[in-house]
Amino acid sequence: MRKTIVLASVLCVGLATTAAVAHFQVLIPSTDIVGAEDDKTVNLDILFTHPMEQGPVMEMGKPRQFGVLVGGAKQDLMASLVEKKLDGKAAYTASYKVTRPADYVFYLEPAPYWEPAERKMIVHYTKVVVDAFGAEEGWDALVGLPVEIEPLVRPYGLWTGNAFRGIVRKNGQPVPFAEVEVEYYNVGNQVKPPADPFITQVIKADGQGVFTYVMPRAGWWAFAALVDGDEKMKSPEGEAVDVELGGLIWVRTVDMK
Ligand SMILES: [Cu+2]
Repeated sequence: MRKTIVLASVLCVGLATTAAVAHFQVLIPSTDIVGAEDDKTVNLDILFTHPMEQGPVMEMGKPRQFGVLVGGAKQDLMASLVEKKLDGKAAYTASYKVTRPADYVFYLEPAPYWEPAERKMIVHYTKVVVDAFGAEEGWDALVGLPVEIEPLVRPYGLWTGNAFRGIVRKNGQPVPFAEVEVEYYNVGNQVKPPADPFITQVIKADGQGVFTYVMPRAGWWAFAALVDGDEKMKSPEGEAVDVELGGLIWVRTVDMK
């Protein structure tokens, strides 16, 4: 057991020392669209990992915030978090029953994660939108996270090959030329990246903080806007270190058939 954990953390640091350093907070629901005839329960998978490589999984501390924004009101869902182990690391699941037509914006503030290879703390504020019963309203509502992507494209009901666009906001303000990392949730490692730069796509927002990316495959995609935190944080080693703040959104594409 202990051996596995040590090996996994070594692996993670190993990856981090290459150019492809891309941890992503995962927040993936069992569906992004709940129809009238569908099961009303949405199950969410919450883990911290490398989506394209499907590992290693990194330890999550207890999240600081987990909730859902519906019709302009926030609901605290911390009590619904269930911890589980994935490859020996703490991850979470949660279930939520949708009750009325609305867009449900699920959001998560994970505990700060210490990345020794980069000597910084990482906090990835993450959200995902689930549409219930054809409401199709509220998907662009902002949660008010310190770093957040405002979708300019309705973030569900997307075809493979659609473009996703969004505004990177920090404390509500657009971030010109913000860096956005994009990864595909590569279930079963079906996609074999031919070289490291294919693992994480790196794009930049324009002068208004707006970015665009065309998604070439069906499945879940993560957009991670990365900015520097204004204040330092204390690392587990007790020193004041830089903070990477991420604003993530997950969206799903489906093939035209
Ligand atoms: Cu990692």
